[in-house]
Amino acid sequence: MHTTEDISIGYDVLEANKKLARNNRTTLEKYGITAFNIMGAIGSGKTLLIEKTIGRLGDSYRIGAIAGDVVARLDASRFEKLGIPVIGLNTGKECHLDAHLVEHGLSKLPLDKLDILFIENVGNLICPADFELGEHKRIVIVSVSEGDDIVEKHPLIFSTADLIIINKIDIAEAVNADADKMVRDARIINPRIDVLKMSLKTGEGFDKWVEFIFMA
Ligand SMILES: Nc1nc2c(ncn2[C@@H]2O[C@H](COP(=O)(O)OP(=O)(O)OP(=O)(O)O)[C@@H](O)[C@H]2O)c(=O)[nH]1
Ligand SMILES: [Mg+2]
Repeated sequence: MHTTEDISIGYDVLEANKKLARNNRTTLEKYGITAFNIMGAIGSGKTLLIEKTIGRLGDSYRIGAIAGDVVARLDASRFEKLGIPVIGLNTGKECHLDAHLVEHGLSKLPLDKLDILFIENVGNLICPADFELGEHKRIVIVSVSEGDDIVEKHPLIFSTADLIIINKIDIAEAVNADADKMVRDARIINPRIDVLKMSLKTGEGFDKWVEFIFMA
């Protein structure tokens, strides 16, 4: 059972996080870096989205990454292979990155050599919603293989997004999912923003994501 005390501790933690997030934002802006917080379900395509974006924009922009994982540095090493500066952050038991961890990541990155920073958050649709990191844009990516009710089951995180991506539409039929229903659910939760249907496998929808980056 929650007590008033629990709730006020939670509030203090979020307020302290917000302050650190504002500091991170100031640091990023000092260096002219645009930062994207990539949130989403486990296995929805966060790392592949960033890898493909590095493939598309890596010759024109200086891209860096922060990869949040509970343990190990598997995603960080995927980005490293593409020759960009990467910091892997392990959250241990925590199911989200927070502004303090990102501050640490920023202190280790060559900020004067970056134009764009991708922050891959820990895969889930609950905890990352509350924690701002200092990012300029918040992206939530889910895929049809999580079930076409995944959006309506997690309204909070979708309501905080600047862009929602419904990925893996190439396998929608095989997993019996209605991608258009997911788009409709996302638009009901967050009518102000774009919802993109995407397949990172076939490339469908990817140009619109690149346009979003240019507009950010
Ligand atoms: N068919 C299909 N597979 C995809 C697509 N996008 C990603 N995948 C596959 O889905 C799997 C997970 O992709 P990742 O990019 O590692 O997913 P992630 O969200 O980073 O996963 P975590 O970091 O573990 O939460 C990989 O096997 C990808 O190849 C897609 O559009 N279509
Ligand atoms: Mg990943």
